[in-house]
Amino acid sequence: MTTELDQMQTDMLSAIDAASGLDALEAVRIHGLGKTGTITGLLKSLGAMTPEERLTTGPRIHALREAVTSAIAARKAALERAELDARLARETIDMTLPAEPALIGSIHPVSQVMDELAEIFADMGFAVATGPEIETDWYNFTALNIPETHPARAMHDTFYLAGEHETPMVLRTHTSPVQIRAMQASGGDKPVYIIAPGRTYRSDSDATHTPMFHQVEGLVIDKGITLGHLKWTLETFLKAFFERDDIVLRLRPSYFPFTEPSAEVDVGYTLQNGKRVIGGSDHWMEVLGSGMVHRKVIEAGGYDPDQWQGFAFGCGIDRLAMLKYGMDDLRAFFDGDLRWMKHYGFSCLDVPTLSGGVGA
Ligand code: 2U9
Repeated sequence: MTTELDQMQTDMLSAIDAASGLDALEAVRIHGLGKTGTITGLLKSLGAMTPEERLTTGPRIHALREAVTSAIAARKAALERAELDARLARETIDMTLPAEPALIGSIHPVSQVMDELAEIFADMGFAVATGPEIETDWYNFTALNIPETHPARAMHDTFYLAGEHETPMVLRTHTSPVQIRAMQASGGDKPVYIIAPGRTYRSDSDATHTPMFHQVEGLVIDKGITLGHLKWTLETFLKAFFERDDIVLRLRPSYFPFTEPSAEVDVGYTLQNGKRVIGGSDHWMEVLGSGMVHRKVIEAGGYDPDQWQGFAFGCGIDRLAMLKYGMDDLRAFFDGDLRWMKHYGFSCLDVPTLSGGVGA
C-alpha cells in the first residue's frame, strides 16, 4: 500500500508541475481531490479498514492529501503570477514615445463633471472650496450636529485612523467639514457661497458603492435666506447640468442632522425606448439631499444663527456622471482601464463653458 501511495504522490506531483494553465491544474485537482477523486476515494476507504491498518495507512493518506493540496496551491500562485506578468507585459505603454492620437490621455468623467459643476455654480456666484481628506472627528461630525452618540456616526461606515491622536481622526465621510472650515475662515460676518467637490470615504463596496467616492456639497450663508432660494438654485443647477429646460423638481421632507428642515430632491424623468431620460414628470428619481442649515451648525461655523441663515445640499458626483453619460458600473470608474477611459473620457480641449455647452 505504502509503495502504491508513494507512486501516486510522485505521479500527482509531476502532473501538477506539468499543468500548463489554470484549467489543466483544475483538472488535476478534480482527478485527485474532487468528489470522486482518487485521494477522496482513499479517504473514504479508511472507514472500512481494521484499526491496525487505519493506524499505519491513515496518516500516509492524509500526508498525501496535504502534499497534493499544497503543491496545487503553489502551482496556482505561480501560474497566476505568470499570467499577470504576461498581461502587464502585453499592456505596457512606453511613456517615452512621442504622443500619438491613440495614446493621448483623456479627462476622466469625474473630473469633467467637477469642471462642469464649477462652471455652472461660478455663474451663480459660488466659489469652489477644498479641504483635507483626513479630518478630525469634530469637523466631520460634532460641528455638523452629529454628537458622539448619534446613530449617524455608525450609518456613515467611517474609516477611523489607527494609532494614538490628540483627537480621533477619520477619512472624511462627506465634504461637509470643508464648509465648516470655510465659514470659520470667513470670520462670521460675511456671506458664504461655496461648493465643495471632492473625495469622500465610507467602508462600503458593491456595484453602486465604492470605499472612495466623490461628492459635491453646496453651502450658502447669508441674511434672509429661505427654502425658495434653495429650490431656485437647485433647479437652475440641474437645468444647466442636464442641458434641458423641462427639468421638474420634487422636494420630499427628510431628515439630516445638519439641516432643519431637510428635503430629499427628486428629479422627473421619462422613459424613451426603455431608457431613462431626465425631464418631464412621468417618473421620479432621487438626485440630491438638501435643507436649511441647522442653527447649531451655523454656530459651529462661527456665525450668529439669529442673524444669518443658510441652505445646503449634497449629492454624489459619480452618480451624476453615471446619469448624464450613461455608465452603469461605478467600480469601473476607479479601475484605471485605458479602454474604458477611451470610451468614456473627454478630450482635454473640451473645456465646459456655459456659452459653449457644459456637456462638452
Ligand atoms: C454644512 C451645513 C450643511 C450638506 C448636505 C445632504 C443634505 C445630503 C448626501 C446626498 C447623497 C450625501 O453623496 S450622498 O450620500 N447629502 O443629502 N448634504 S444637506 O449639508 C451641510 C453641509 C455643510 C456646514
